[in-house]
Amino acid sequence: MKTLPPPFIARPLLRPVLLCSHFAALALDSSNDWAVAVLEYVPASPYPGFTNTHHALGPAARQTIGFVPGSVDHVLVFQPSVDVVSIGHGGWLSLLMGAPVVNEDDPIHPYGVDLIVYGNAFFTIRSGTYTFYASPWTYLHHEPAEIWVSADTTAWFRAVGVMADDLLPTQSVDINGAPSDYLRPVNPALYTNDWLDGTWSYTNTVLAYEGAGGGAGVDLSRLVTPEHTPTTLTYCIAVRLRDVSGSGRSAEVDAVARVADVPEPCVCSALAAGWLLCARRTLRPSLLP
Ligand SMILES: [Ca+2]
Ligand SMILES: [Ca+2]
Repeated sequence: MKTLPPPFIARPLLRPVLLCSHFAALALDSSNDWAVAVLEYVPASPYPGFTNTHHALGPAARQTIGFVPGSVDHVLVFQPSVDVVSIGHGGWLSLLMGAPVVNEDDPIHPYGVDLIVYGNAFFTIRSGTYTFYASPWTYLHHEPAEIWVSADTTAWFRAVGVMADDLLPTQSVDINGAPSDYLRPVNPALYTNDWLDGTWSYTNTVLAYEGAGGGAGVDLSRLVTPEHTPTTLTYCIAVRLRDVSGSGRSAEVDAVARVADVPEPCVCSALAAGWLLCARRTLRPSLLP
């Protein structure tokens, strides 16, 4: 019996190994935390001037048009991003993520949230009062769109209990002015908060975000089929935003992020111990006793 040459034996084993290595590399590359390609753009009367789909790719914006004419300022909960693409009433936009978005539970993904959709919803205050940081919110300007996800770009499943371009408005800096963490979700309990009860304004809103950047958080364990049957995905590679506002207004999309894994304490400890060991070995000859 003839023995197969090595390439015919190695190839079936090599391919999964290479694929695993490829996805492992993707998973570790932070540049793949965002949507990277447009699969489909079917606008329906989109807002004029906002039809460049590249505005939905890459990181969510941190700068926008300020209130002072001609100025540029941070994206704030009352000062929305203009780096967006408009879907239009009844339209949709499908995006390919830079790497698979894996379904994890808390604490690896806080609150079990696996991906975040950023739009340009924003809070408003009473017209004519320009004390933005102290005035209570009087209105949430939002244009909700359904969020659908797919593991293969063929079968799509809708996220339950959350809409894109809705709660929560994007906040690019934390309460101290440092960049907020766009890869960390806010507490989903804030989606059902009564933001217009007169007690909420800039400071306590940003404090409630706890350093996260807002947006609409999706847990891949909370999905339904097109027939409304509950289901889950272990991962997804694509996200579709479907405008169903019913108001004649158009949902806008700024970006879609995968949530960053939170290292488990034991992993942190092991990494820290490893780093200290390396440091001691490196420094011992001259600096350590
Ligand atoms: Ca999850
Ligand atoms: Ca954008």
